Amino acid sequence: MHKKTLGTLAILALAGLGLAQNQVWTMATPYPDGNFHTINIREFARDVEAATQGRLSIRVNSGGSLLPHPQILPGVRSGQIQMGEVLISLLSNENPVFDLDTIPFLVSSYEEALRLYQVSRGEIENWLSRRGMTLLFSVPWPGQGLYTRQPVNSVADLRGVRFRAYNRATARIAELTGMVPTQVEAADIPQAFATGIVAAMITSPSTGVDSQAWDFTRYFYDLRAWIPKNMVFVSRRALDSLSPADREAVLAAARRAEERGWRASQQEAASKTAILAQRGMRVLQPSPQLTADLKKVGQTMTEEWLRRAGAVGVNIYRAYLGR
Ligand code: PCA
Repeated sequence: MHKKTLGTLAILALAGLGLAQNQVWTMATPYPDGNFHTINIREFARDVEAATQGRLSIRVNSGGSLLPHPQILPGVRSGQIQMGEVLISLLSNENPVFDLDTIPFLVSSYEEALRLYQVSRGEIENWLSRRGMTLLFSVPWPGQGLYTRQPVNSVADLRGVRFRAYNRATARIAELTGMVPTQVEAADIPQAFATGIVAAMITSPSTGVDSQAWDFTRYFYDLRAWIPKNMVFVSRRALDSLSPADREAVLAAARRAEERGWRASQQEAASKTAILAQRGMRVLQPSPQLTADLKKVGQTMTEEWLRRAGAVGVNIYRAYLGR
């Protein structure tokens, strides 16, 4: 009897410290299972589970199945779920810094994309932190290219085309080139093309393959016009409820996931472009005229961005340029 009471007390004490219970975090991403971001996140989840010896597991809900993209960050913020992934630039109305990685031709390589990330990471972290969330890691998509049904030699060929946008910047590109933008989530691309809501898009080879772009477009122009990033973040309350050792294990796994993700993204750029070609798409370099036209759009958008960026944004932009 005495022994049993002691045992019960010990269990209660452990439970009180939060040590006896295993935790499960619910995580939501808008992107599908086969996508390299999701594969990387699942590996992060396995890594965390192993490192915490099962004290923390993460349930990944892909493809917008749990929450639609715009609801993921509010869901983590309110504590409805513990962890989420979003396209950073989806939040560009909240903070101009979230827009920087979708300005055409501001960065033209992964090296530059990494530099842009390094100078803007602090502001992204602060923004999340002020809302009770912690940045875990951020991984870029491969460079963005143009998918069309007809050949395109200059921006004039795009006039009047119905264009799939995925954030503020892509909608603005459409406006500046005389196209007609409609916001469509990645998961809804095939349907939007099938029903004629859109007839062209700019996105990565990865999303092109995810959505089987060869079913509804014929040309892929490998613009590499910008390198947008996703971010994976967690509710600070959830993170703080872990023991210090487990919290450090999560953050260490996040650092590994970030490195892995940047490598995977660069491999994707080549391997998924090859799949587009294998599936019969014409994979082409943009004509000098098309590039020049889009660079002009990029200049206009940079000027517009600087006007609404505020001091913090302008400083980040200057730090990126190195002045
Ligand atoms: N894929 C996502 C965002 C950028 C990308 O390459 C999309 O098209 O929605």
